[in-house]
Amino acid sequence: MSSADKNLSVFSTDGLPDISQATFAIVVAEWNHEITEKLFEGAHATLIRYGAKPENIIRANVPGSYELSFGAQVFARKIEVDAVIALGCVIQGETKHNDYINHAVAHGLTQVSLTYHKPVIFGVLTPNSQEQALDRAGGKHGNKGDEAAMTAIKMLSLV
Ligand code: DLZ
Repeated sequence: MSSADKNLSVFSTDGLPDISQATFAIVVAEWNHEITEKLFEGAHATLIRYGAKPENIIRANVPGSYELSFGAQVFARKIEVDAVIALGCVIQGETKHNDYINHAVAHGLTQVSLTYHKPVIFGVLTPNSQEQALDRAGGKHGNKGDEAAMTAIKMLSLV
């Protein structure tokens, strides 16, 4: 089993849909970019690995995780986009700022998904430290970007 497969071992990969014609948008927050780049790399590699074409994967950056909902909306409303993956990393700080961002983006992404009737995947890490973030961005707990991409692929079998 490759390390990418191990990362995805929480999922059954039976009966995955054909994604060779599907278009994905990946929206990436620039805050904590050393983490979110790794999430992007994982998500992109997983989509390719399961059959997506590179030219059908659109990437857009937004400044921070709070902006992910708007970024997701920009793509979800496009007819040619089948699924949106939102990637960010909000590290717990000394203030409650992180809670407000996390709740806002979770709520915002849900709203976009239900409004546009498309999978919009919450690929936002909410760790207590940079170390915990690295563990989940290609470290000992796998790469949550891989999982976000697999979630998008699985959700496409419903629509
Ligand atoms: C302001 C802020 C803070 C304190 N922390 C983070 C973070 O850990 N991760 C993240 O993605 N963004 C953070 N931001 C920026 C907000 O998401 C947003 O970009 C600004 O509040 C402007 O709307």
